[in-house]
Formats: sequence, C-alpha cells, structure tokens
Amino acid sequence: MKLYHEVRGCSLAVDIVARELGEALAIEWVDMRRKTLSDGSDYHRVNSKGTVPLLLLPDGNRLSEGMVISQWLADQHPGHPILPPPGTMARYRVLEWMSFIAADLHKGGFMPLFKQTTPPEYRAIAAGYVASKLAWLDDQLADRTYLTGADFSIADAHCYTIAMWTAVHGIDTAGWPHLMAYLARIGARPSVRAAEAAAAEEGARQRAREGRPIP
Ligand SMILES: N[C@@H](CCC(=O)N[C@@H](CS)C(=O)NCC(=O)O)C(=O)O
Repeated sequence: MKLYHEVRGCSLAVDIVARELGEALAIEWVDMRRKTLSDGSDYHRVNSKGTVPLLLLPDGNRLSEGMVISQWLADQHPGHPILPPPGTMARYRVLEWMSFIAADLHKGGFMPLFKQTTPPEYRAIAAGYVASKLAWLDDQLADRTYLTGADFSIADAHCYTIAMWTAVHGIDTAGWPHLMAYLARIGARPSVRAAEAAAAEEGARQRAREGRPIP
C-alpha cells in the first residue's frame, strides 16, 4: 500500500496509525506547493481534490480523507484497541473526536493560519478560535490518558498531528498543562517518533534540493 504524504501535513496521522498497526506503507511524498510527485507529474491525477492523505489500496482503489483512511486501516485489524468494533458506543466516541479534530480544529481553526491569503484581521480571529478549542481540549484531558480513555486510538494520532501545529505557528501551549502532557506522552510513542523522523528526513531532503538552509 502506498501513502501519499506531505511533510508537516495532516497525513502524518495516517502514517502513525499504520505504524501502530504494523502496516508497512510505501510513502510517496507530494510537493504540495506545486502539487507534483517526485517524477514531476501532476498529483491531481492521483487525487483530483489535490489533498493528502490518500492511500492506494492493494486492489488499486484510492481512498482519500484522513479520518476514513485511518478507519479503513484499523478495520483491517479487527479487535485492535486502536478502534473499537463497529456499532459500539466506544467507536462512536472515537469518531466523535475525529470529526471535531478534522472539522473544528483543522479546517475551522488552523487552516486560515496556514493560508498566506488570510487577512490579518481574520488571522487574529482564527488564532482565537484555535486557542478556545485547545483550552476546551486541555480541560477534557484533565482526567484521562487518551481522548477516549485508556487506549490510544486513531483519534489520538489525528489529534496529536493537528495540535502539534501549535509549534509551527508559535502558539504557546504553556497555559494548557494537560494538553502539553498529552502531546509529550503521544510524541514518545515509537510509532510517532518513527513517523516524525521520516517526515523530518524528507523535509531536510527537500530543503537541500531547493538550496534552503536546514534549520
Ligand atoms: N478533508 C481532508 C482534508 C485534507 C487536507 O486539507 N490536507 C491538506 C494537508 S494537511 C492539503 O492537502 N492541503 C492542500 C490543499 O487543500 O490544496 C482530510 O481530512 O483528509
């Protein structure tokens, strides 16, 4: 299986989930500024939406949308604690978190901060929105190890990936101690360290190729 991935992209969550499950994915890095693959071809020919993640399945199907890809991967491993069985309330709780992270935190909150075209007045509104969501998240994390309790789930991979964008945007998390502890806990998982190392290596390769200094 092949994962179409971006350095610092939300596709990191899928890579983490795959590594948790012991699924060896081939990674194809997408240049999202140019929307091209390493051979220079147009990424839209793989995903007409032009977004990552996308997973190329063994039967040739292409699956997009991170929260769906992570569910598909987990469902290849029935009984794995990363996603409770279909039909159970525990599974709906995981999906409830996934929706919040994808819609509110990612698209509603961080996306305007990434866009160069966001007017400064709206940037301030988006930053306030992110802060309010993270403050709520911090509160939720006061009494639990992972989002839905004792087990690391696909929602944690997703939440970690998006919440770590605070570092990209210089958002100070010191006022949210439960969130900080949660991110440190997840960041220490071997799956996360490996997925982040792969992205960092690719980031360094890209910067070297483009003649940019490696920070
Ligand atoms: N709804 C999609 C959104 C994915 C998404 O926005 N990915 C970003 C990277 S984090 C992207 O590909 N952005 C490029 C673009 O929107 O053109 C999902 O949740 O998988």
